[in-house]
Amino acid sequence: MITLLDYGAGNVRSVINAVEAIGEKVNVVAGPEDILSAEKLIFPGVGNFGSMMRILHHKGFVEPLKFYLRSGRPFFGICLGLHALFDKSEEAPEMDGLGIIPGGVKKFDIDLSVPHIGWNGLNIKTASRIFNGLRGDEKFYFVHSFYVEPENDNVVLTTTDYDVEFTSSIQQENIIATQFHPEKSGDPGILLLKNFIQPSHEPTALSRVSRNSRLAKRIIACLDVRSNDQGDLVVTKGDQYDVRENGNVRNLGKPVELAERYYKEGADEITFLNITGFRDFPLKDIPMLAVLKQTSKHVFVPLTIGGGIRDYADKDGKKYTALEVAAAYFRSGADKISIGSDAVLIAEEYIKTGRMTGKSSIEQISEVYGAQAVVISVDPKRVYVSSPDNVGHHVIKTDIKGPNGEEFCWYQCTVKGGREGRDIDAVTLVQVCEKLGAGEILLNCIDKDGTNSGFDIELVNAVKDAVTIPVIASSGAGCVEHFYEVFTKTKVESALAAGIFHRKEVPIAAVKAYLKDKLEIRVTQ
Ligand code: 1PR
Repeated sequence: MITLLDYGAGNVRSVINAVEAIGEKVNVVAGPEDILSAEKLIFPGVGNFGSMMRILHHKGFVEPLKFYLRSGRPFFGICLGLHALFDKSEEAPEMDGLGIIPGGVKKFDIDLSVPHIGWNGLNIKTASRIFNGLRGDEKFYFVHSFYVEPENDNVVLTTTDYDVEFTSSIQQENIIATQFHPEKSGDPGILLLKNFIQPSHEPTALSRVSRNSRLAKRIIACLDVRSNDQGDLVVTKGDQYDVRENGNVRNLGKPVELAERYYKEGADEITFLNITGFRDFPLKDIPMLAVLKQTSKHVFVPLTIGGGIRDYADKDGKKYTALEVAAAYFRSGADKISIGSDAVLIAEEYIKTGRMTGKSSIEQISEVYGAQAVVISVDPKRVYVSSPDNVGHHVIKTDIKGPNGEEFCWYQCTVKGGREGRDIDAVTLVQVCEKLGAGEILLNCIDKDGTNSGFDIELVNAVKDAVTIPVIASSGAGCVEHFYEVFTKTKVESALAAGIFHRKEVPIAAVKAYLKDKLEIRVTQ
């Protein structure tokens, strides 16, 4: 029996699903006694070091945890479950860690985007049976802004390179802990968890040991989801956000089935966008919760969910906070949430007052679940102007001339699925959202959506140059070359597509095969 320490972190359901996929039963800790009596303990953590340690103290878990860790029984920590083992963290200097492994937790201070989000490799420093059956060059999924610095190198199991070489997993006798998320790292991740749970005797040699690892460019499959006129939840796809064909909502398949197909085809992440999320369902009836629960049972790569994340009141006047909506999505298997319309309204308010209230959905969710869990979905469209003067927005000089030969344009943000244009531009929006605690930008483009004419490179560069957090290029992919173009003409970390995957015009495997020898890519087949 595996005992799982759930202190309220986001990714507990994903770990339970992974352990059950290995055929093991999971007992979730209800009280300190469950820690003391555990045979094998897994401690998954996502979010903020400070709020984690406060909750552990509040629940009376700190002393039983220390007792368990010193008892010699098997322990597996994930992400914050690794950080908790150390003395201190720069993320919350006022809080002590468990102090089991001497050393601290540092914030990345590098020229690359932070958080470090995506698939990166492991430089294996010490042989360990948890790697049995792996080749050694597999990639694992990371999502973090802080990393551990052990005082003694002898506990370092692996390192990973991301502008600096940092410790990505440790082992000290019965204690193993990883910075990356095995529960979200596909088959190699499941195998690593299996090796911890069902240990074989001796470590086996690895055929391909990496000396320095590299972060892979991410290929993301996006499922725009809404109910059709018959009330069925379908994957649809718009042409410049218009999802109707002959008056009917385009139906391109069932959300869970398509997500499982893309997982098998090698998608690095899967994003669900509930495109009518601005309609006010009672929280428990939000249709996407069931889709997430079913999908996360069989899909072991990161899941992002967007649509309708904001404070709202349902038709009976019952109020819900954005944090409650996000918590329901995390508890259903989401790793990241994406905020669209509400982010535009928050940024407008911030520009008006210049004050960070701490009350916005971005600040609230980022505080509890960590910046890396908050994605901002931007829905901009081009507005051409004859000159950059007196526009009051971030204007670019464009090679794609306007209808009257204009050489300048700005990108107007919209809300409610492109239905309403707002007086704010995309560059200003992303800068404000990063300041408020967002960890990643999903940069769509209404002009390019569904056109198969390639990504809007000028928009992508304008936004990527304006923020230090990772950016996902989205909208317009029509062929494998479009992915190569966006990854070579811009510095984005990820590229997302929908229509070409749904209509089986370009399989994910074809995109990866084309990029394989040109760029760092996670190869699964
Ligand atoms: O505003 O917080 O409730 O979130 C609503 C979410 O739903 C937003 O993230 C918004 O982007 C999305 N959305 C709303 N309406 C539509 C629509 O299509 N009518 N879809 C919509 C957005 C954009 C991409 C699409 C890419 C790739 N679709 O997600 O997948 O453009 O498409 P392609 O590869 O076929 O070109 P809130």
